[in-house]
Amino acid sequence: MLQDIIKEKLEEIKKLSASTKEELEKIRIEYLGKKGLMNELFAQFKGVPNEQKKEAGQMLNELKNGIQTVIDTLKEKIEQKQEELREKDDLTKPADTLSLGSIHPLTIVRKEIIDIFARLGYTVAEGPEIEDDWHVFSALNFPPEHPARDMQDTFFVENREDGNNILLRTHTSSVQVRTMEHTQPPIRIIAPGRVFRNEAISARAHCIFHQIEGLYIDKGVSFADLKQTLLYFVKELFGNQTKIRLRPSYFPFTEPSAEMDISCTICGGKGCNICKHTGWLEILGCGMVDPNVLKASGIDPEIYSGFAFGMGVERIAMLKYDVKDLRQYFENDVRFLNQFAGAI
Ligand code: 2NM
Repeated sequence: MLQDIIKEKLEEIKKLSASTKEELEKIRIEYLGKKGLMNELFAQFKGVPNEQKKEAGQMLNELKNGIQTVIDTLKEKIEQKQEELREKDDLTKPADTLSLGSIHPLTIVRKEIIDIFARLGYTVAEGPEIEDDWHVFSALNFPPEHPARDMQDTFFVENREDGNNILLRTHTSSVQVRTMEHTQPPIRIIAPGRVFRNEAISARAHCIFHQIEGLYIDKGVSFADLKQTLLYFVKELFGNQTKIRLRPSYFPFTEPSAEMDISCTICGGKGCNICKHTGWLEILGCGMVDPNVLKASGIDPEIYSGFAFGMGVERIAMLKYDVKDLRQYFENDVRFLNQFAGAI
């Protein structure tokens, strides 16, 4: 009976599969071609008794539509697969974009400072972040009761019986001491690195920050050499119009000591909010290395003299990039970091 054949074929078409257009075309011809199944069944339909014609006719239509649907679905699948292959092999397609990130502002400023001093013959020196009391305090002429040696200011790692406690360095001067211990002058080094102080975190202070210190020791090094070196440095970093001013100060490791201001990078010295209407911005401390410090590291202060200076990288980057809150350096918020993309 025609209806039985149709039922069988309705099941058969559900299992059809084709992975190429050629295979699919064969299926189409087999079912819908001139000499195909449908035409043959339509021919048989003529012989179906009248009372069965309605049912058989409906079933025939169902089969015809079913075949068409199967063919359409298979065609779509084949085309999709071909498109995927084509995309994979398309050498003219633009490459996937690579997200490169950006250089951290502290890294940019550190590099600029190192490059400037490199032009004056300074080389970079590095040393451990975990230090001992001798290299951070004693060799640098800190008296035994100096407040910086207090728990309040310094992170201690280990207390030693001989008093040479292990601690996190509070400045990179310890690197200069180590260099002086194993090198005879002339010495021209800068020491960049992380330093640690036990301070409450705020917009202006952090317990971890970055310092760059410099040291120049030779025969006959004078305060005039210090002043001209620093003037060259700030003109290179902030522009040729920048002026400097030295104010007397105090550090245990230098004598005399000074604090250096630069003319305000925003208003040029006229007075604005950034310089608090003084026209000046403090950027570093400096001085002539105390003879006691030279002696402690094995350098004869009767023969040699030298100058040293130190600055905070965060502070300089704040002035250069108008960063208002120091905590932004450490939060790694990409909206902050992205602003420095392409800066070097
Ligand atoms: C500063 C200010 C003044 C300094 C001194 C030394 C050493 F080791 F030679 F004695 N290194 N750095 C120094 C001097 C650091 O930072 C504000």
